[in-house]
Amino acid sequence: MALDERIITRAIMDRYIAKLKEAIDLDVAIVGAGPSGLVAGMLLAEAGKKVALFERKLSVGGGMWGGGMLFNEIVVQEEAKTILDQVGIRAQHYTDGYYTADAVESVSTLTSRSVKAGARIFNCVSVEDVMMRPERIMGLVLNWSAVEMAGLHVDPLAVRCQVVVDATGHDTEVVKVVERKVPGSLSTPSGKRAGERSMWAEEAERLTLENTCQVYPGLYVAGMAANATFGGPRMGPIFGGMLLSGQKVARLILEQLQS
Ligand code: 48F
Repeated sequence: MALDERIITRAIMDRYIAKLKEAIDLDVAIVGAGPSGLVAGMLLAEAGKKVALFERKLSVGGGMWGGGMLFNEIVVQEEAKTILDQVGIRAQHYTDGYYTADAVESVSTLTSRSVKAGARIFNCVSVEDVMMRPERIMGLVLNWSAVEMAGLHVDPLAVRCQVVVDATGHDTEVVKVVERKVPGSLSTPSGKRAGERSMWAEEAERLTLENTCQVYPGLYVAGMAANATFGGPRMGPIFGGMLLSGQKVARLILEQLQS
């Protein structure tokens, strides 16, 4: 067939704009497409919710591609192995309840499952702010990551949603915005973001689940962002807590949306 560059250009623009328009009004907006965000997005989409993930980087997967120190294998403990099984990620038993999985298979499978379940993923898009109506978050303010990186003075666009998930990992970027704009308002003991503590895998994995919650009306935290918000330690390259946190936040949000 003869190829026409104008058709190729129009096809990309039309399809992308349609996808973005569909995301202007969401049930759930997830910031960050690392492991916790991807699991949450997949489960919420599977439950029929209109969900989008906004990811600053070109590639999704966050800190999971590199395993530990670029050795691209991840470790998952017994409690989270069922999630690998359900999703179709092949786990290998290592010893006493420790399993490993290929990091690339893990990210690509979770990503594929999320998109096929109906979650829309917008990569290269950064969340720079939230929309608030008195005392409730009800949307996100977005810009191209390229605009952010170049430091250009360009106004953003916005999408509305019922619920936001901060799954931005160590940076807790959405939580930081709320802390700046409504000081002392978070549901942490001090009302402030506590910051993460040093590495302690066992405690961190337990607390990641415990800290996965609604931290401000309309805003949930998941994954490492949950621990960095509540002062839990970091866990290093064990990923079960991330997967379980994504699962928990999806359950909490479904309960809220159905009530
Ligand atoms: O850091 P990340 O993988 O988050 P996670 O799901 O998993 C943490 C683990 O990877 C690992 C760990 C334990 O195993 O400690 O670090 O908690 O993924 C967070 C994603 O959020 C994106 C960022 O590029 C990354 O891919 N992100 C961060 N800030 C923004 C953002 C923002 N403002 N807008 C859009 N995306």
